[in-house]
Amino acid sequence: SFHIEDDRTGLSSETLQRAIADNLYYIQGKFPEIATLYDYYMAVAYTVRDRLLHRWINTVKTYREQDVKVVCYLSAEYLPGPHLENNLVNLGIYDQVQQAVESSGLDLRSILAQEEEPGLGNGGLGRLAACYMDSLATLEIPAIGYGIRYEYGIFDQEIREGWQVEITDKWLRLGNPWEIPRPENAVEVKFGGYTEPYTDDQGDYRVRWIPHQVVNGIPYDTPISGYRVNTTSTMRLWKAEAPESFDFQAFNVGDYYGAVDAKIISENLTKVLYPNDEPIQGKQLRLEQQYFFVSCSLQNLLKIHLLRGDPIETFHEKFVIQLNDTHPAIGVAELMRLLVDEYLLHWQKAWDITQQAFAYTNHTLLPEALETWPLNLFGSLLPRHLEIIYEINQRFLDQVRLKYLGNPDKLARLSLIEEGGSKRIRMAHLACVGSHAINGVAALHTELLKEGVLKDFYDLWPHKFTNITNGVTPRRWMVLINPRLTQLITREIGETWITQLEDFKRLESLAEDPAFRQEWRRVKRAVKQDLADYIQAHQGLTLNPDSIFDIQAKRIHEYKRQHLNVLHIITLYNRIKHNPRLAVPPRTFIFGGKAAPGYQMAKLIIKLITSVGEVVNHDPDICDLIKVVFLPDFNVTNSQRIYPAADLSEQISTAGKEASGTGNMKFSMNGALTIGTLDGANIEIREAVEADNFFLFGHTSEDIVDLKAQGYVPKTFYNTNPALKEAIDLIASGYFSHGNRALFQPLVDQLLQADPYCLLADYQSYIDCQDQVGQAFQDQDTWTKTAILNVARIGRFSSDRAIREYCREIWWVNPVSIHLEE
Ligand code: 26V
Repeated sequence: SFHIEDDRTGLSSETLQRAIADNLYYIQGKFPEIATLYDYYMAVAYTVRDRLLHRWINTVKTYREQDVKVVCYLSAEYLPGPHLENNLVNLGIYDQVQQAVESSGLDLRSILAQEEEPGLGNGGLGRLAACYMDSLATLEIPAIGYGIRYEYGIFDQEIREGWQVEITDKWLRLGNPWEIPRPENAVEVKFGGYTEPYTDDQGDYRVRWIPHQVVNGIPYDTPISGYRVNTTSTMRLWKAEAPESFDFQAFNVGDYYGAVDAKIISENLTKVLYPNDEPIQGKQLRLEQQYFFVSCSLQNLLKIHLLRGDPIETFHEKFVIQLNDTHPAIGVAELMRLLVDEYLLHWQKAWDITQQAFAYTNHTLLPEALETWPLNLFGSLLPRHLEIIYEINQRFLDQVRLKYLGNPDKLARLSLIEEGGSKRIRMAHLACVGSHAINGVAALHTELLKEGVLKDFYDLWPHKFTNITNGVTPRRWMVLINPRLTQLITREIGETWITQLEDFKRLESLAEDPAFRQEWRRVKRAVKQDLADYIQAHQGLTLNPDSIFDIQAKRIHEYKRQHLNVLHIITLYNRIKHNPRLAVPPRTFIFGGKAAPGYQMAKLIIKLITSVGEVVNHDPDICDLIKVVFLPDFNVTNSQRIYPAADLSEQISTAGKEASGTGNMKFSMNGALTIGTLDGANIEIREAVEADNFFLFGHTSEDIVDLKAQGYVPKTFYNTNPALKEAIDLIASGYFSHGNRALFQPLVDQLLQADPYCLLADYQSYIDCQDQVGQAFQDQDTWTKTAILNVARIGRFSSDRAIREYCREIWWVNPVSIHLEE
């Protein structure tokens, strides 16, 4: 029989070409002669979205009709990266769309390059949320990701005269074809005001909250496709708007300009993403953002639950809510408020539901990153929640008191309220008390949580604690970014690894095959050439693709120790200056990463990297043996060129500081070897790939604790290590700053006087290890063998494995397959 494809669902290149032309005309209002490349991007995006909508609607419909349990991921940040190419990969229509586009005389790569990525996160935590959304859909787990639709995401970074300059991220400027606003599902969120007790019709004591202000939350939905399955999940992001009623009558009678002011204030709520700056403590707008999106999301969940015809009492059987760090932890108090004040449940019943619904993931041990809110601020913004938190705390401490008779210190340490000076609410404590499960993001991190910041909770409830080591999606981080390696691997072991990454094990025996190694090397060389071409075009720097591509790409932070990497560069530089005939393998040091705008030391580290680059790159004595490149604007899009091109991945944080790291996994997956400390997931990566295939250096987290306990004096290392002294002195001398000794003085002083991240203590071990790297790279055949073994053994670090563990151990949810109605 003869089948005619529908223009909105058909997948043949002919149908796609027709659909693209149709969308160009009817959505962009353009015809080919006047269409810009961006118009074509929009036309292709809408064409792909049409194919997704079919699956999306069926997914939502299935979940609504069936009695399925749904995972609700609450995250203040998402970094999904550009959607178009990912959807082409997941739908399996890359080739067809490419053909359709080429038949119209266009080039798919340049169309893909038009997309502005949603930078709705700072780094690891937001990107993890995006990897998990991909795995949830691919594993066919019913899920909704809730978050904030920031109008301005993480700033764009430019480098001017070696310094970081922040540019506003106007990602919505040209429209966003991936989102669908749903104003009909708007919800109201209250702020401020006061509470008052009343007696209801049954004669029961109740409390009502009379707010000072109401803000509307408008949901914007983005489809998240799974890989070659029909399941298409929803990422629902909330935008704040002033309610209509706000304009005149109720609040600002006759005061037109006052009303417009109030409108602006409401809409400021979701204006901008906060960077991981120095303490966000006390930033009222940040707390407003958190409460806003959490309240919107929980109200939405309760509505969905009741619409399915289920009684309120079974909420926790149908939904599980994952708190991505403490940013949404206010949800514990908000769900209690909704259940007790609005749905009139008894406290104990509401508390059982709440505890069974929530689970909490901790993502950092850094004390300055633990969220606490001044009680006054909290109480003036959320008066009812403050009362609820007092009640939770009182009942909790009553229980604790029975267990720890006469131990007031214990009670003070566990309390949700930090006393002394000014009182503060401890959000991590609220999250722990309100959840049935608490997890860290790598084995070491979970152990440190249990013996450190959350020790008292671990002693109380050991059964609540689990480790779930992070993972990354092989769809974006391999298939999409590294088609060459994907093709080579798939030719040898088939394509099952794309959804079962442990199948990479089949590559192990190929590490012994010289022909395969040669092909592997050819692929790596081509990918490095791609990055070199990009850097040539954008920065006018010529790189040697046969040099070691030694890459550190991540947020700039002292604990991540980009400046330790710089000390190695300067050490190599000094060696060559002293001995111009020294045989050193050529190296290209590549850095990428943003510094928080208020974090002066991180900004100075960027200036140090670019300044050292200026000197080293142009010194004729160096004979191009060392190049230093700072790639501006490290984001998901730009990172996709970086991971595949690395020979060496720098994972050199002070042991005990990096909760997990996920870049470490992306580099390894793409065939880089790692130089790293025993920190975060590095430890587990090293175990998986085996010690011989990992360049280990530095003190352990226990060593670091001991070192500091004994009174760490960085100067001792400086005074007794001539190469270290020479490197630091060179920075201090103004050698890299046109004679300006003042420029890097804060950085030098910090290292010599305090060195809180123990660079000096790890310096020699790092240099020795880097010398081994240089040696090893000379033997290309062995290096390649090691790289293949790294890839073969990295399977465990797929986000699919991580999500399976969350499903089994924390969420108790099962897959649901989606069938398409014809
Ligand atoms: C927050 C702050 C706030 C104040 C000062 C400095 C600072 C530094 C870091 C942070 C991080 C907050 C949470 C976070 O993004 N953690 C990251 O989560 C990743 C996913 O689990 C994990 O791989 C990273 O190791 C961890 O840093």
